[in-house]
Amino acid sequence: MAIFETIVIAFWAMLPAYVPNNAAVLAGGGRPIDGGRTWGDKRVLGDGKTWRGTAAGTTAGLALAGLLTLAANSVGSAIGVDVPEFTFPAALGLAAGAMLGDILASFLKRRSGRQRGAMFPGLDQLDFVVVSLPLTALLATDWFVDVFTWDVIAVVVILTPVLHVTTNVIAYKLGLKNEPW
Ligand code: CTP
Ligand code: K
Ligand code: MG
Repeated sequence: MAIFETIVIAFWAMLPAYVPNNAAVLAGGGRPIDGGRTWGDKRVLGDGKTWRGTAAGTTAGLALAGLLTLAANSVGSAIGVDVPEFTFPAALGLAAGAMLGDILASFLKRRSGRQRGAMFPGLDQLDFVVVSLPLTALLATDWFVDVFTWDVIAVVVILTPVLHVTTNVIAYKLGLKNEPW
């Protein structure tokens, strides 16, 4: 596969996993998932992981997967790249997996003594990849094997931190996010 094609497919296939975190930032608030509970002297997840943010993020990812599926044929022929359609299990694995990865990362941050909003380089940028890809492979194995070839996975691992840093700096400058990570 040509490198341009690989990058386009990696970006396209990951969009339903990229959007949930940003949607959660916009929609977040209300009751925290851990209900304020602590484990030892630390919160389990913290106030930054809310039911509303998680539901909105997952919904946004699913909705985007639906839109991309509708657009796949026309976008594909316009740019000459065979971009994939999403099955429901694939969309769910990507969107819910991204939210779950972010939640697990917060769990690890609290366990390691980091306050809400603290930076955890590496984990902050790749948490959602680490969970969304295996979950998608589990829920939509045939689709996953088809779309996420090794070269696509390699591009995802390189592209994701770059996009993550960029969008978070923009969200921070726009005043949507408290920290630029
Ligand atoms: N958010 C949410 N629910 C989620 C994820 C995010 O409501 N499942 C919202 C919260 O308002 C959160 C903001 O999006 O503060 C930014 O997300 P993130 O950076 O992941 O959370 P932090 O507040 O930095 O908390 P943590 O240290 O636990 O990552
Ligand atoms: K995060
Ligand atoms: Mg944060």
